[in-house]
Amino acid sequence: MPQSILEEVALAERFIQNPIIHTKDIKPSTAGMKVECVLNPGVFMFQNKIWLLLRVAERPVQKDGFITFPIMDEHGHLEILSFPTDDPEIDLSDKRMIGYQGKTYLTTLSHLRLVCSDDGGISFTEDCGIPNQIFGHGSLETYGIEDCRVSLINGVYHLTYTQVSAYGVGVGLMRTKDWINFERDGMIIPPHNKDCALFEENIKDKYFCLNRPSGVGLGGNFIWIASSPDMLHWGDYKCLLMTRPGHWDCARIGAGAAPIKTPYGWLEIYHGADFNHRYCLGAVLLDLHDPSVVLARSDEPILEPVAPYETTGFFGNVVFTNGHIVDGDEITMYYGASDEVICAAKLSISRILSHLKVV
Ligand code: MAN
Repeated sequence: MPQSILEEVALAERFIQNPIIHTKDIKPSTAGMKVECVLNPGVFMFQNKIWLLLRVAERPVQKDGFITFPIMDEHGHLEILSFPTDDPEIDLSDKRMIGYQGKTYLTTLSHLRLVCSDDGGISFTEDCGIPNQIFGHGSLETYGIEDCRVSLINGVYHLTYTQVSAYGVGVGLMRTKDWINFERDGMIIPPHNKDCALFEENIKDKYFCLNRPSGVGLGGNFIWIASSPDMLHWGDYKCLLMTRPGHWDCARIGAGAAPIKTPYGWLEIYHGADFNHRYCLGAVLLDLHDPSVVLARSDEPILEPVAPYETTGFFGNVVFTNGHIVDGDEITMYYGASDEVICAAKLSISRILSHLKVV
């Protein structure tokens, strides 16, 4: 067994109930739609319960010879597109995307869905007594909203999520106190950017966030940090963490949930993929007073896709997290596996810290 897997077994203890949410557990949002993927949940405590804000990815049942998928218009009406799969101009090499006549589409349309738990975060229900579906709005979200991070700042839940449209992929912000009334702030970081994790505390009177622009040609898929006076206007961008040639995180990296404050620094669990689209999780420690300074980073992943539900599914060999609950030294981390199901694992902050290598 490779050393990295031995280490990983010691660091992350998967729930024996994994996967804890399957696609069949989630109702389609509209008649005629099929839930293909339930993945990458934001996580938070509300009314003394653990809640997940799932990403639900849907499309119509597929017919032989065609790839059929929904998009929305800017008023929220669904439109179904269908292309013949034998068209010489179609590119279906990545199951998540469609390339056709010079344009890119997604094979599924994602929205966000609330579920809550009555048993401390092992099983979840859609029956939580409040409307639980959040859809994209307007022209910047016509291909869906994805991978929402939930950060609690001054008693307000801040939702940073990926907005997808023909205009590109950017970061949107919504805020709520009660999960019934939402303020939509629109796009706070323009394309191409995603994986935005807000710090839950101000540092020297400024808000901070991790984010992931994508360089075209020069640069790459690196994690950046930015600060803001009001969470709407971001500046002072710095490149924080780069991909590492030859490593498990050589192709792209992106932040997970809100950084965890420890006495030694801000601990961030991030995802890293290689050129075969194998997604693992690692961790990085940032200076408490100046989070643009990296103190330590994992050499080996803290979680790798090795369980059958992590290696096989809609998009196999993927573990991806953007949500957790922290209780003392214990992290309960929720994650999407194979872009199809939701799983959870327990990790210890002190054990992650001792596995990091000083940079
Ligand atoms: C991208 C995003 C994620 C997804 C991974 C793996 O990073 O689209 O939502 O989980 O790819 O497919």
